[in-house]
Amino acid sequence: MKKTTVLQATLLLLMFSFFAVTCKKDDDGPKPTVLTAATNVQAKINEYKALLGQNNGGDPGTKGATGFREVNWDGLTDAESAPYLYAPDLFNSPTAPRSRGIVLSTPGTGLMVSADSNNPTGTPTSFGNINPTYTPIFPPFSGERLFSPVGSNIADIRFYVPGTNTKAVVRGFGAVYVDVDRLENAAFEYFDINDKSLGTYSTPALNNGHVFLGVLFPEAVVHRVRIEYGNSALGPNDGGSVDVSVMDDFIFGEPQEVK
Ligand SMILES: [Ca+2]
Ligand SMILES: [Ca+2]
Ligand SMILES: [Ca+2]
Repeated sequence: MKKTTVLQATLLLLMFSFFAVTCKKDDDGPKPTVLTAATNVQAKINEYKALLGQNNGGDPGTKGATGFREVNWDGLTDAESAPYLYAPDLFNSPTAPRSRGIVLSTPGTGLMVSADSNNPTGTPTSFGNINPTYTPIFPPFSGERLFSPVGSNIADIRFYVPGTNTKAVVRGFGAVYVDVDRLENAAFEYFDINDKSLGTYSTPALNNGHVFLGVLFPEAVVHRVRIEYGNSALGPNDGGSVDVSVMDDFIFGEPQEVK
């Protein structure tokens, strides 16, 4: 009898602890606005941009608390694109127009922006240089060039005051994914300046098509975003248990110094 009472008390305590932890999690940190689209992607991007404010372009230095910057990869030269690797700080140049405040990294072998259809090395578009079956399944959203890590399906984006090494925070980050086949396979995880997770958000899925995920926090709190692309590095054919995926346009809040 006594044993049963102790067991009941323990269960009650466990239930209370679980409830308390759940509540704490719910109250923990600012609630973001989450925008997703698998159709009318452009309309959702426009909505996301409108929430952020004006386009702040590619000048060095922060422009304050409002606005956004964007990268569509299409302005890169042939020498900056496949089959060559992408320079991780290309869009944190100290001079306009490439002062956008992002530095990328990957646990893989490098980062790559895909070739356009007119290049001196005859490199196929849409990462057809890595696997010829990719060109038809990765239709670009904006101009022809797309982005992907190589040798890994993970990329990290860190924000800086544009053109400098000063760490910055943004209100949010959104991007277009291409050929996400499974809901569970593509996600963004947001981190604050102390590298504490602010939550993980999944993209919608659309075979051979474009989807969008944008997350917007009430204040600038995001210093890093970890992106998982599909469930495999580029290389194998898409299909069966393999889901390869790439990205096009990035849109993010104005990078500003941590207060
Ligand atoms: Ca593009
Ligand atoms: Ca597919
Ligand atoms: Ca895929």
